Amino acid sequence: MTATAVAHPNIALVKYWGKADADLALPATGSVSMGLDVFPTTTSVTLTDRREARDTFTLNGRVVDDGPLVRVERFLDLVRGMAGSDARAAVVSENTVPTGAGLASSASGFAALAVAAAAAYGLDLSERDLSRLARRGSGSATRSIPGGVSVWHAGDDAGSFAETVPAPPMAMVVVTINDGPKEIGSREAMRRTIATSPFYPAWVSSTTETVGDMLAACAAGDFTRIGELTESNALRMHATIEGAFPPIRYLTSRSVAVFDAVVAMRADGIEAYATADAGPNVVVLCRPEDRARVAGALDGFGAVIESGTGPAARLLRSEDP
Ligand code: 2P0
Repeated sequence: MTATAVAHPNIALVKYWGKADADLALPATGSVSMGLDVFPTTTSVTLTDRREARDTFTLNGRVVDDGPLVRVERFLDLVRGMAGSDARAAVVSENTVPTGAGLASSASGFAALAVAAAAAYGLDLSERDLSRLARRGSGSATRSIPGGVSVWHAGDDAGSFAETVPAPPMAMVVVTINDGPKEIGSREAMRRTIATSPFYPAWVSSTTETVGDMLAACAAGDFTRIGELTESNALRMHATIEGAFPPIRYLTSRSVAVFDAVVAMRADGIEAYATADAGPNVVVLCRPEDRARVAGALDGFGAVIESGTGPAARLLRSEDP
């Protein structure tokens, strides 16, 4: 049995930063994101002989035999548990995010793997249950199952899933900045933030409020409010992370220069708002009709990539040869 699925990355408008339960991958707060329509990950899962000792994982044509394989195997163990199967699998994944583009590939990666693995193991899961499953691979993958703008609910295992919410048309421009120091992975950085940043409790309470405000702004089609909340929430997340000890600083002087350029763009009448994840790259939210102008204005800061709002993860084919 082989099943193949495709999923896209997403960029949070209200960020996920911190877990309430690491084993179940439950977030401390809800979050809201926009799915991209660029950089799909396509993943095939083929069931192999149950006597095989291990699963295999091939990423962009290279056999992976270290950490990422262990993460894929743990994820497949969950799927096997749900399906009552002990069959091993060969996972083959093509990830089109350019190296160094700074878009987390774990979101599209585990969303595509969840859809393909569920189908290969014969599970017929709803979008909600696929999203809950993807969550166990990587938190942000929860939001790459539904299309468009989606909210990932905080809650218990049954209640922590993502779903599409109504929102106005929006676009993003990704500005890739390559001068960052070696990054600390978000898992470790989240743990350190929770353990040592005195700002973390305020992050949790303010973000919980911002999720509600963001959903209201999306439902009202209020792009200006969506943008203001997006930029504010990103800066609050970075302030909270910088408050950890030893400090973690993802934004570089060039990242800050892009934030400044976005403020200047607004003064010139182009409505654009900046956000940034666990790295130096900046993503700029704008109206679809402004994306080319925004991309042109930011060209000097690094490679720019434009994106519209993306589709849901989906099964491409499922065959029993
Ligand atoms: C987000 N990030 O909401 C936030 C903002 C980065 C900054 O989700 O440990 O790879 O697998 O749940 O999803 C990156 O963290 O972390 C992330 P795990 P993940 O997009």
